Amino acid sequence: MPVVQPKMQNGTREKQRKIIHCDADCFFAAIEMRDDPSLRGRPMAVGGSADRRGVISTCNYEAREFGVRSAMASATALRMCPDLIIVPGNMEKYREASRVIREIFFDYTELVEPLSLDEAYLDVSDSEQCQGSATLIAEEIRRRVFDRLAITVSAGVAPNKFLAKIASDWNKPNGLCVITPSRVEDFVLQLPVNKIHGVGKVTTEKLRRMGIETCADLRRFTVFELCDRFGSFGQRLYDLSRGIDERPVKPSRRRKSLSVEHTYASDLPGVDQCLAKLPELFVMLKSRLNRLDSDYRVVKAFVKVKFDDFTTTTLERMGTGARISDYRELLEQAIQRGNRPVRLLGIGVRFVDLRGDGLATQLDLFEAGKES
Ligand code: TTP
Ligand code: MG
Repeated sequence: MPVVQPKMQNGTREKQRKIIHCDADCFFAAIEMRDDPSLRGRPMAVGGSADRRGVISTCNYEAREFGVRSAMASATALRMCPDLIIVPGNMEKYREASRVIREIFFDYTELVEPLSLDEAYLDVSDSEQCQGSATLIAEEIRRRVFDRLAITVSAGVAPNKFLAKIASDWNKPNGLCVITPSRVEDFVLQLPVNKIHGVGKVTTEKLRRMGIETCADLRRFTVFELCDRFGSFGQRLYDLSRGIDERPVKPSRRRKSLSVEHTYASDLPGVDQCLAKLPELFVMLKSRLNRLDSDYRVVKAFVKVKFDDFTTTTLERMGTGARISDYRELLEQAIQRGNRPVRLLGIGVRFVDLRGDGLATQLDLFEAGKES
């Protein structure tokens, strides 16, 4: 079936977008299982203790089989699953893991919209990595998160946020689901209405009474009929049941730094060989800097050198732009510190963000909540 791009008002065809939604699997629980192998393979949860009227933050998939869920009272969870191990949470650890995951996202696009500590949308429509394939990018992100943090992330790839989010849940845990433009129609037609964000128990029941169980059923109703019964949500139901969702990915966290690095296939024996690699790194850094908006101001340049014995040194300079002469001098000094063959070279910049960074510090699962 030919893919018809939606027509914009000025008559041009809108470019098909590529959106990835990433969501770590039982995030807090996965971190605790990683750090304490005795918790693996048995039902466990992160939460407050039952005798202090605690609640479950999340639980692993073994516990989910017993019906244990997030936000459930720990006492209830223990009734459902008497062997449930409940461990206290450690927000510092989760925040750190979240930061690492986001840095990985930023290697593919500036358009990253975090929804919570473990969940984000990425717009990779213009990304050049992985030959521009969103599917390959999603796979690479999943692999890199696992390599760095030993936890699994599920991902959904689709032409919009609505479908990408549903897709990331489709093959959870540790799954990938890709809804290509040509699959959108079939996918949406069979989609149960309760998979639509915002359709909870009450709306599902109301729709069921109207004979609506899937998006195919929803499509029998005009936008007027739906608005009549569901108010402004009617328009949204009308669009989503057709797989239409134009919401842009809104980056809400700003970068503090940007860097490029390379691990060389064979070690670089000395300063001269390292400096010979600098122009190539510099071009990469510049090209990524050029893609940032103008509200970023470079305040520091830094270099990173990893030697053949895996020791690492970094060196930075204040009050500079990102000039190649700065990097040359910094690299020379850094390499002399170790005075041995070099495995990896990195160069980067740190920013002040003229727009301020209020959002980033505010963004916390419990404050920001989930997207509605
Ligand atoms: P979610 O991504 O909703 O859940 P999850 O990662 O635990 O499980 P899934 O595999 O289904 O994605 O939330 C991420 C983390 O946020 C979760 O690990 C714990 C925390 N959280 C709470 O503390 N309370 C809650 O009610 C929810 C939903 C999550
Ligand atoms: Mg999750």
